[in-house]
Amino acid sequence: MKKSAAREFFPGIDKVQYEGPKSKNPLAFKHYNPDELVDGKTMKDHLRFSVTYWHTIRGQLADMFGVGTAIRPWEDGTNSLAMAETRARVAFEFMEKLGAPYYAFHDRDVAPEGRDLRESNKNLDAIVRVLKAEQERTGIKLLWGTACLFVHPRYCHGAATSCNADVFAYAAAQVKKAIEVTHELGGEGYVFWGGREGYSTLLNTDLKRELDHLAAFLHMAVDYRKSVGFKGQFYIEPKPKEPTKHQYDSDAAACLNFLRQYDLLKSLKLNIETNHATLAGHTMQHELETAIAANALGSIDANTGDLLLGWDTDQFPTNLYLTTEVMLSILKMGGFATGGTNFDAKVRRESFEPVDLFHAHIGGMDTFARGLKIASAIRKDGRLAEFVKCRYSSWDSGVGADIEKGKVGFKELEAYMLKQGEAAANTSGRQELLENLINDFI
Ligand code: XLS
Ligand code: NI
Ligand code: NI
Repeated sequence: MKKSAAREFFPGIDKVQYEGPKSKNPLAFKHYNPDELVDGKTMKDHLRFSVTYWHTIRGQLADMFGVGTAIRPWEDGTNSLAMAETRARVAFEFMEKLGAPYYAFHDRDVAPEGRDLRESNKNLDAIVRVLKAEQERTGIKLLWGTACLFVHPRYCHGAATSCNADVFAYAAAQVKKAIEVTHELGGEGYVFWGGREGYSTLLNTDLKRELDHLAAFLHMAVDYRKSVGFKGQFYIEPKPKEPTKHQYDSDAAACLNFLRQYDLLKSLKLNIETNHATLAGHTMQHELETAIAANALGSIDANTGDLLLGWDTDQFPTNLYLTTEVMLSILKMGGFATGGTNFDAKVRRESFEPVDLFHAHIGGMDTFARGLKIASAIRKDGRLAEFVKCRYSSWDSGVGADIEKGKVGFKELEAYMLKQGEAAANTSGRQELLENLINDFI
């Protein structure tokens, strides 16, 4: 592949700087100050921001009623290998100017699908060489890789859960390659999102058989990853519906149950996405806390949905209550290990200029930076945690401690209550007081 001339794709936009909350510059950070310490760790290391290739670089801003509106002057109207190389340069210029330390991609986002698997793999290898050179030039790293198992018509019935065994085999080959290139690029993780692993009607579906196949597929992936020495974390990303009516990875609890049932819980953690939580009828905080309770929270796809729209709108997060709640959970967990804050988000169809990509990411990063600072202040203040601790204090001694230690059963508890006659009085849950407390920090 020929060396590209040093072409600039975002002329007039300099490296985004931290200018502080008083700045009126739309292309500056007001709150995200990468090197600033929060609880002894830089904001950069706390948040580990990641740009998604599929939205930011490949998103055309089409919807089901209209074609793409995105103006991307570097696009030549083809999906050639040369175009793919140009896009890689675009991606890295964007991330460098933004100051994003990580990115994430699907195999087919970065390189075009070929006429057959062999050609697709060759295309991927060619672009991986470019990505690797760009990573080395900039120091930007791969948060996670994944395989696109949902765009091509072969995957219309699913991939690992397809009724067609050949499609399972094709998907296995594709994931094998995607793990290899993720490994080659030093990726810190690999995501499985069940793009079409679900059903549209149970009339034609053997649910048990499909779940068995999905588990077999993941076990093969775990075995393969060990055989090539890929140390990155595997994640599964819950989503209840879209494109199918029901996705098997419907929410955090369903994923945990599936992983446990098929003995995969030690090999995969969860990648939780805000908009998917909304679609599942949960809050992001619910999904995070459910994953954390099972010691299985790995990473987050940072976005937000529209509560009035029933699909995955993938908007950039701008709500301080949301990011505060997220960061309270992440800090409580002790921070990200391999995971990060991946902007699985796209600009609106009406925001079609390249500069809108900067506004969107800057806003998301600032909102998370504020969430981090607010969450850290709430923790330092201590009243919220203290309240929760006190709320459960009846479990710290007496009968509560005996129950937790497994020292008593129904017989002993009956004897205890016959003696007491009535349970000790309840105390108020103080929801409104706590809501006011959070507001004091925001
Ligand atoms: C789609 C998912 C997808 C995954 C990666 O809704 O969020 O983008 O994050 O396959
Ligand atoms: Ni996602
Ligand atoms: Ni999504």
